Parts: sequence; C-alpha cells; structure tokens
Amino acid sequence: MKNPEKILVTGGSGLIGSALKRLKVPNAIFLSRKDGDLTDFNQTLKIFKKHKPTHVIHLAAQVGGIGGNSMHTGEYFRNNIMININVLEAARLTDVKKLISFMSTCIFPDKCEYPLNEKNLHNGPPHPSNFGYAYAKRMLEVQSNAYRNEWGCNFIVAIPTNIYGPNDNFSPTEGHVVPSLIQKCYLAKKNNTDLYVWGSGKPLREFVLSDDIGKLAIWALKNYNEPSPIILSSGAEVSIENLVKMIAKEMNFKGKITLDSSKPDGQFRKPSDTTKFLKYKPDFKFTSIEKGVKKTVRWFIENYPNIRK
Ligand code: NAP
Ligand code: GFB
Repeated sequence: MKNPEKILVTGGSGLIGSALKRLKVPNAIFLSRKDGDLTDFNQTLKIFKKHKPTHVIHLAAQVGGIGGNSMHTGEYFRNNIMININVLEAARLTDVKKLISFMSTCIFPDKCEYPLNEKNLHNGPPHPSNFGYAYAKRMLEVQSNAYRNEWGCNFIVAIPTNIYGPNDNFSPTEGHVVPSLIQKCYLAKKNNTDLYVWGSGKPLREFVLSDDIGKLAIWALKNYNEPSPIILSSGAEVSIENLVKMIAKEMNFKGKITLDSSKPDGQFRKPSDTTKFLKYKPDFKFTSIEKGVKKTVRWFIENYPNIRK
C-alpha cells in the first residue's frame, strides 16, 4: 500500500515556513531548531526516522542580509553546508520520494551576463559580501544532482530572489533590507530620529512576498522534476530608494531619511531571467511590492514587539 503523503518542512518556523503554515498545507510537519540541530547528522537522521516523510520542503538555513553575511561569512558557510549535507543524506537514507531545497539569486556569479540564468550558476565567484553563504548554497545543486545520478533521488532546487513578509527576521543589523528598514522606520518614528538607509539607495532588487514563494514551493514539489534549478521571481526590479519611500509612506513616517554611505550597497542589481519559470507558470500572479509592503508593515505593527529581531 502506497505510504500516505507526509511532508516534512525543515526550517518551518521561519519566514517561508510561516507562509506555508498560513497556506494550511495538509499532512505537513513543521520543524524548528527545538526539534533538533540539523548541523548534527545523528539528530537529523533521528528526525527523519521518527517522521518517515514521503516529501521534504527543505528551508532550514542560516539566512541574513548583507550585514549578517559580511559579519559571519565562516558561520554562514559552515552551518549551511552541514545542514544541507545532513538533510539530503538523511532524506536519501530514509527513501524520501521528493525533496525541494532553496538557493537564492544572490549566489550567482558577481560578474555574469544579465539577466541571471540558471545555466550560469557556477560560472564565476559570487559577490564578496556573501561568498560563504553562496558557495554553501551552490552545493545544494551539486549534491542534488550527484544523488540523482548515483541513487536516482528526485531532489530539486528552486532559486527565489529576495523574499520578505510576515515573521521575517527584522534585525536592523543582520536582517534583509525590507524587514530591517521596517523596524528601523518604526523606531525612527517612535523615537523621533532620522531613518538611516544603508548605501546609496541606488541598487535595484527584485522582491517576492513569502506567501507567493509558499505557493510556488508546493507547486514545484508536486510538478517540477527537472535536474536543473528554477528561478522564482516576477523579474520586477525596484530601487532601494523607492522601497524606502513605500515603507515610510505605509508607516506614515514624516522624519528625515538619511543615506549612510559608510554602509555597503552590495551587488548593484541581480535581474532574473524568468523564461523557464514562465514556461511552467505563465499565469502566476505575483503580489506587487506595494501590496506586500502594506501587508508586512501591518503585520509588524500588530505583532510588535513579539517579532524575530
Ligand atoms: P529564516 O526565516 O531565517 O528561517 C530559518 C529556519 O531555519 C528557521 O526555522 C530556523 O529555526 C531554521 N534553522 C536554522 N538553523 C538551524 C539548525 N542548525 N537546525 C535546525 N533548524 C535551523 O529563513 P527563510 O527566509 O524562511 O529562508 C528559508 C529558505 O529560503 C532558506 O534556505 C534560505 O536560504 C532560502 N531563501 C531565502 C531568501 C530570503 O530573502 N529570505 C531568499 C532566497 C532563498 P529557528 O526558528 O528555530 O531558529
Ligand atoms: O537585503 P540585503 O541585506 O541583501 O540588502 P542583498 C539589499 C540592499 O539594501 C543593499 C540596502 O544595497 C543595502 O545597501 N539597504 C539599505 C539595506 N538599507 C538597508 C538596511 O537597513 N539593511 C539591509 N540589510 N540592507 C542578500 C544576500 O543580498 O540577498 C543574502 O546577502 C540573501 O545571502 C539575500 O541571499 C536574498 O539583496 O544585497
């Protein structure tokens, strides 16, 4: 008798994990660090033997923005490479039928043709600001295909662009730009101080709401079976300075916005080639950045101070 479907979500307490919870994915078990440290293989295997999942959405990772990545390059490399080796090996040993894991468009070569295309993933070194995370993440594609070749594992990899949304990591020093600026704007308004924005404000980014990535993770788990990874993005770019204006407007912040040029810009842009994605999902409607910022700011204000800092 076919085992009933059981989905194990590693990193289930994070940004995308909470989006999947809102989507009420049936037969899903959501893990957090409390269930076990996935950098430890024995703990990882024990979790897989206990739950015997048929499918895995592998989200667990040490994740952060340009600040966190630049400060903890070694930690980001070590923890992510160990988590990924352990989770994919435990999935193989317990006969998981399908596993999806996640890289990021920020791990592409710093100098490569635009728009970013899946085939160029390994064609050069990543941006210096996050090379530890980037190289660790690139090995997900290598390990998934090495396991497919030798053991026939159906392990696939998605490559989302910058994700944001409710229950993100809002740390002003280690979080990504959207959550960091939301918390910084909230505190600037509360304390009547300037809102300090890192860098020049000129870089461009593509942003995707976590709820959209949650939907696409479920879709890919059921329908995407190619060995090569797939970029998940609308391809719509927004400048940091326009993003700040949206956040300030949503927060009704009337104070001064000051650019802090002592902080890095990171990559100037990382535009995605959405050709492959549109071949599979031509009608998918991404949430606009305006709507997504409104939703995230509202969530932040309703939940502050019980937020991930
Ligand atoms: P997140 O909010 O930082 O959540 C990370 C999750 O991983 C948390 O549930 C955390 O558990 C868990 N975790 C971390 N270290 C662990 C360990 N040693 N053992 C067990 N669990 C551990 O991450 P996210 O933003 O949802 O990202 C999910 C995935 O998408 C990651 O693989 C990330 O690389 C990828 N991605 C993210 C973005 C983005 O902009 N956020 C963009 C592209 C790709 P605790 O809550 O208990 O700490
Ligand atoms: O989101 P972010 O930290 O990471 O930064 P990346 C995006 C841009 O926002 C940079 C600017 O140009 C920053 O200078 N920025 C302005 C800020 N103000 C702030 C602020 O207060 N906080 C932050 N964090 N940025 C990440 C990678 O690159 O992309 C990660 O480092 C991850 O590995 C993520 O994969 C998806 O977009 O530059």
